[in-house]
Amino acid sequence: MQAGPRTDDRTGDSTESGARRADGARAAADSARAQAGELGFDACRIARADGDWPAAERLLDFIAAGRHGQMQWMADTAARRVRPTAMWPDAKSAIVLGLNYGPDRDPLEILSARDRAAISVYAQGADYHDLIKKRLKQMARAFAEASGAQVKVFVDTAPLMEKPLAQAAGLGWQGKHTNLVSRSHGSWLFLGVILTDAELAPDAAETDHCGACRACLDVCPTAAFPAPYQLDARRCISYLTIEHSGPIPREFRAAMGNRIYGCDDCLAVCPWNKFAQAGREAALHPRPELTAPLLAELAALDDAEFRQVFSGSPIKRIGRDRFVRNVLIAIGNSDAPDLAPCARALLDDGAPVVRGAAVWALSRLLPPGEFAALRAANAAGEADPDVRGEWADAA
Ligand code: B12
Ligand code: SF4
Ligand code: SF4
Repeated sequence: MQAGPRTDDRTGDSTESGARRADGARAAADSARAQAGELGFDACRIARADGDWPAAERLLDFIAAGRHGQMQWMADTAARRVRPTAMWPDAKSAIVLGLNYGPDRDPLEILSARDRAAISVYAQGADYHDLIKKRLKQMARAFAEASGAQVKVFVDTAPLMEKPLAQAAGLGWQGKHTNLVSRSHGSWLFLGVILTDAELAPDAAETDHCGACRACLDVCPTAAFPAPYQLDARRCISYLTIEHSGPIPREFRAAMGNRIYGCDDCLAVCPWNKFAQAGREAALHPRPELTAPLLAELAALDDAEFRQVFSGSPIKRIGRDRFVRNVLIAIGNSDAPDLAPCARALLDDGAPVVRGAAVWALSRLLPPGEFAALRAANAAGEADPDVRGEWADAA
């Protein structure tokens, strides 16, 4: 009789190798946690990637209601984004990392300096995507080598819902403003994820500690929360200043104040920030020239200067025209007639979105007679329909 492997032998082998792999994965997870600390992460916890997932239905409702606005990539990738295993069917566990970027001052103070720009805390330093991705890759490589498991890394841009995974791992809970709130770090954690096909022991999920508080809902300048725990991105200043192309809808312009890139209001008022510490990561510390830049200087940037100033910054990605559009809205909100010449100089800018915002800013800063004279001199020669609309609406 040919001595082929007996079924029970094979089972024995695979059980043994399965056990070896599980031991390897456990040891690799422990060393990932240790490495996370060495790499400067402030939190590292594990969740099942294939567990219960109420977020799927909520994402689909969000998209069906059109709350993603122009972020068409959310709808286009919904089938994969909807749950981690839809994107990677073999995913079993998620190692979720948090990096504290807590500010060392009140981020809302700048809102009263109307001739200066408010840039959200996350964008005042280096681009967190680059920094976190590099470290995730380093961790993932070591984990894969030690465990023999497959890995994939994520920070922000891939079709993976990071906040519900972070809550499942116990890094914090999704507060009423929809962001993750941590009992140790408040609102100020960037998230990154390593998905793996290894079975790792999950940590306990975090529960909701918002209670009766509604500070974040009440502070929102544009009433972007249709209900607690739900955001209509189309109304959110972060979306309007970063993701939305074309003219900013008129109804939100005054409420934007001097916020020219992102918004921190709902994050900053959260009472759980009382436990937060300033971030330790030097690269994410604010560049001094971005904490309170003068609107007049930002409005004057041409394309080359914009690229140079924002090299290595997340702001670079929106491009000069959208950026100057935002600056002009802030100029229109400045109550500072001495900024009118900055807007006037942009009336013949090459980008219609800039010209249109310049018209709006001037309509707010100039005396009616002076604005009417400017319109008489410029409106008829305007070729772009949106900009012609701005002249007409300002009338
Ligand atoms: C799209 C996006 C945006 C959009 C939409 C934001 C949003 N809340 O959906 C815009 C451009 C507005 C945005 C803004 C900001 N973003 Co953003 N964004 C994302 C991105 C790419 C996807 C988020 C997503 O899936 N949204 C879809 C909605 C449906 O999902 P959700 O927010 O999880 O919604 C949940 C709740 O609505 C809840 N829910 C719905 N109904 C109900 C009902 C009940 C009863 C309950 C309990 C819950 C509930 O369930 C949903 C599913 O979990 C993530 C990165 C990623 N890949 O995950 C970063 C991310 C969320 N952004 C981040 C940051 C930092 C910001 C800003 C603070 C930046 C700034 N300063 O301007 C603001 C915050 C604005 C805000 N209040 O949310 C961080 C948040 C980190 C953290 N600690 O939470 C992330 C995780 C990026 C990262 N890797 O660090 N962002
Ligand atoms: S980021 Fe600003 S505009 Fe957006 S929801 Fe929060 S407070 Fe409202
Ligand atoms: S401000 Fe209040 S309601 Fe909003 S996330 Fe923080 S604790 Fe929750």
